[in-house]
Amino acid sequence: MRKLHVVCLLVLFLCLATVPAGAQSITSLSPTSGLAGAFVTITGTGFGATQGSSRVSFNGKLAATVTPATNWSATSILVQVPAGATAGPLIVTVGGIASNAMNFTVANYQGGGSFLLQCPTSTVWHPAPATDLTSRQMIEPPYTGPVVTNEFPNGIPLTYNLNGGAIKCQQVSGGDGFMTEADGNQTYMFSFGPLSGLNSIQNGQPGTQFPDVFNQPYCNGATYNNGQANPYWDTNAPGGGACMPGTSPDGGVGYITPTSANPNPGADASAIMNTGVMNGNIPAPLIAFDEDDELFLTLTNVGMIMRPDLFEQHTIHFHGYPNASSFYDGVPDASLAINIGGSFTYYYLAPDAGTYFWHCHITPPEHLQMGMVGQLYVRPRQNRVPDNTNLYSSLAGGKYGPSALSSTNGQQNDLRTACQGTGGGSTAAPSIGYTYGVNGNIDILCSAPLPIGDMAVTQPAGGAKYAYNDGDGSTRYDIDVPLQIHGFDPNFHFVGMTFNPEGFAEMKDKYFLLSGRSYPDTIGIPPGAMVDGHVLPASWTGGVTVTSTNPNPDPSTNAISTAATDAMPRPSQPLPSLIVLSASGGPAGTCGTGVSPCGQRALLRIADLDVTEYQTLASLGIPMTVVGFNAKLLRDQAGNNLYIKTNSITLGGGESLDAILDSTGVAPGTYFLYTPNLDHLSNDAENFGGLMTEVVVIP
Ligand SMILES: [Cu+2]
Repeated sequence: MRKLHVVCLLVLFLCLATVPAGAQSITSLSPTSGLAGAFVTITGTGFGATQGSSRVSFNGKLAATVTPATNWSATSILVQVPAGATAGPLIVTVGGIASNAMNFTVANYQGGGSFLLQCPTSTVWHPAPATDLTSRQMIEPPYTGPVVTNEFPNGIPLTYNLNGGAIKCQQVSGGDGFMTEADGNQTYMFSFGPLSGLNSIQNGQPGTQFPDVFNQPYCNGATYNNGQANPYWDTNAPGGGACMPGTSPDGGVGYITPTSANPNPGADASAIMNTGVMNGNIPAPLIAFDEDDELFLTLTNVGMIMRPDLFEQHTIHFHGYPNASSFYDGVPDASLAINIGGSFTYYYLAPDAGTYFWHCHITPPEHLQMGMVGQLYVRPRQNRVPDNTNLYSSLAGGKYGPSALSSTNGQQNDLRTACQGTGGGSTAAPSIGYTYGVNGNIDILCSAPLPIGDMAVTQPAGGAKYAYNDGDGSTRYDIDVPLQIHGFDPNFHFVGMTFNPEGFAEMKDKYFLLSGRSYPDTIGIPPGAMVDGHVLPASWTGGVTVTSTNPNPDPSTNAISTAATDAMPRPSQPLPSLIVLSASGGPAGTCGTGVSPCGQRALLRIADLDVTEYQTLASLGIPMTVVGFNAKLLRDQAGNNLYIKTNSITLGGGESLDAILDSTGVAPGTYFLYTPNLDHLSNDAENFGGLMTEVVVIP
């Protein structure tokens, strides 16, 4: 014990003798700011010849010195910015005494240069986003008719009608990638890929997210798509690692969480490139949002790595969409286009429900043929009408039927959504329909005319989905089936990859695709997976066989993956088109008086983006009811439904159509949705391929 005291005293004496208290002084730092892990040289005097027990701290956080034996001297120290450090005083502590402080700034990331993400949590139109009280997640508020609201942006009074809705965000890359044809041929594409909502898209769902999901960094495993490490993966978490709190598998890939020290961090360009390069999807990422929403859709051009000779711009064009601003229309001649290394956020309102589609508008025959084509739909506000409320009233206002809405609320009482001619609003109840003004003028641009009368249809408890604001429940359905018809010319794609001139005049499609896949990949879903709310039996053998060397479709996400030239497989074709309907699973009382049970209905949201061919799709055994064409309800101005019952539809490139398959009274079994153009049932050969999928009706 005595010896120990002597040693302690000796050490203390030596320290005090060689380094006078507080004698050390920092004169400069180089650099004076940096990321965690960055090297910093501290210059000054009196640090001591060796480190010993001396320490360097960044705003109280201790830093590890770099090889102290050679990098610690009386006048210079080399350290690394510790993880988790924040901006503040850098101090060298020698012998327990602190030096003078020098300020050091810590940034999370340097920011994304010309890449950006844009997803506000509130706008003038949506100043207070609706939130579910239980989950604390943003939600779509109910539609209770137009409500006059006063706002004072920048102190300026603004009065407007509020129909509810929410803010939604999504980000996509423009670049290139590969996909797999049904015969195994891997095909090169110019293409869009997801930069947000990745997990939803890989599972065949829309990638459109509320801001509280989008505004989180992406993490869904230890690596990005190209194998690079994801910094939000914590390898030390129990169970072999986990994504850090505050991240999301559906978050924005380049999103950086702001800190007090770094309130405007910009975008993480490396995360965007690690994800977006070679990540092409066919179809392009699925977009779906609701009427009255504001959509912030960011396109980031990551370049086409297989074609470094090309400096291709890309744009986003919402085809057939009611878009007021040419800036956001994506037609390059009339507005702007996005260069490689740049981002642009398109802004859309959603005035009219319907099935649309989107594509790049740069050299359309080429970029469409090469794969830059996506699905898009807008859900009607009728979906958000409160339970037990009369649907007709939600259109016409409460004065024309029993309603929980007030006597004035309804789409007809909002000038933006009303269907009445130029003669002005009628105050008398019309005898039929309501699309005539007082002078008899017909509103030919009306997107959802009133039905011929109040059918006394109310919103069922628990809600329902409709294709359009029909007012009579006639477009109700249970299952969304986005179906994109497309065709690839393999020669065009091959010369597009191999630096050869493309023969536009000889373009001829030979691979035919239903939502980016050909039969039997269209029904390629693993056994036991969930489809349309039904669990597939373990004996399900649809599609290609999943083996250890051929994981297509991906056993957990249903997405077909294709190895690109860097040998990393990416989920390139996320949309299976297998339809599963229960012949007794529909809501009671929705299939006509005296009929029971009611079957489930699938809404086929069909878009044709084929560049060279007309396409026909036929349904064997289950009639199709066509309720909409080119994103318009099939109804005349007097309110008569003009729906078509048919077993086949034909579309040209650039057309879309809504058809309902009703399984009421259909015997359980497997039915086919296929093209009767028999040369479109093969992929450039006698074998597999073509436009065909299956409709499985279960009891
Ligand atoms: Cu393009």
